[in-house]
Amino acid sequence: MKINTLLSAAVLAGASIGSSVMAEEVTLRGVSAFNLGTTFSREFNSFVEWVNENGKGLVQIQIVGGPEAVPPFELGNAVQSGVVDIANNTSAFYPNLVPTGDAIHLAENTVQEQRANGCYDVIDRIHQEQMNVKYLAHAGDGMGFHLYLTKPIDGPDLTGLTIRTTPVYQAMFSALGANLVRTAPGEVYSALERGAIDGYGWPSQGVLDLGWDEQTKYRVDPSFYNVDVNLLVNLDVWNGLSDAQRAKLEEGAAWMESLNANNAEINLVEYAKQADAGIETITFEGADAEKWLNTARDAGWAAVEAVDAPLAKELRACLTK
Ligand code: 173
Repeated sequence: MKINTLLSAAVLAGASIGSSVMAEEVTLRGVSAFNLGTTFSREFNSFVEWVNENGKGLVQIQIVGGPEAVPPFELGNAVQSGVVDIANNTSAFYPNLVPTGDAIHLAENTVQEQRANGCYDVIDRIHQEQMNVKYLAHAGDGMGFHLYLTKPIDGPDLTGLTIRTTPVYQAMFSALGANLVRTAPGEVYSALERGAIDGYGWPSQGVLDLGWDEQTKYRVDPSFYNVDVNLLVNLDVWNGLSDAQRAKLEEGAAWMESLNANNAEINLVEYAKQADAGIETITFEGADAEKWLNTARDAGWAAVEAVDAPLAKELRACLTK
């Protein structure tokens, strides 16, 4: 009797230890909103390499593709529904799902600071509640956005210009008088070539990736905002992982976020490449620079406030200095 009880206890203990030690390795299917091999898939790719190296036997990621696999403006829905397990995406491509996501690019602090002051938790919570995703990691800190043009301007007045936009630039450029056309990155080259647009909003990095330098004459400085490119994990998938699998992904996320510190240096390399490609710089100074940056900030926050004033207030308090 005693022996039997001991034996079965041992078997049960063994079985349960065995099952936790030998938990199945999980492979997540990932898609990027940006072409693989280009700037805004860079950190995602590094993250996947890190996980596949450090998560052996636990968790792996298979990159399924880029915008050719899932159109960029549909990727948010795909990770929400679980068609995709993990997405590399910017909040500007899923405003339908997280309408206050625009606040993320208005941040004046880093994701490390946001993790320390609780702002990361607020952004994660709204992603979980509104989009059914875990906001796992954030790339883009230290990189701003610019206006790029095919014709010169002599001040912060965009009246009469037709500019390619996403929600990032919408409030600012329309406050400065531009006509706006919203397109995915994949349509920018042909819109420039056809003369359908006089310019486009884009970060400091990546202009040469898809050959836009051939169609671009000017970059307007200074840059504004802070790029956000985020790793989002379907929440049902996230909740179905073991503690060890989640911890490994979070370790990789922190490692990926540490790469943001490289952006200041990469920006300078990119500006040099743009100059070599013949892109001239139009630099606003004094009152013009002030109007440019104040309009960016004020119109940007007004747009978030119009969506959800209390949440905008909460986010502004922890995203700005
Ligand atoms: O211009 C864009 O397509 C855009 O909004 C964006 C956001 C983050 C990184 C790159 C582009």
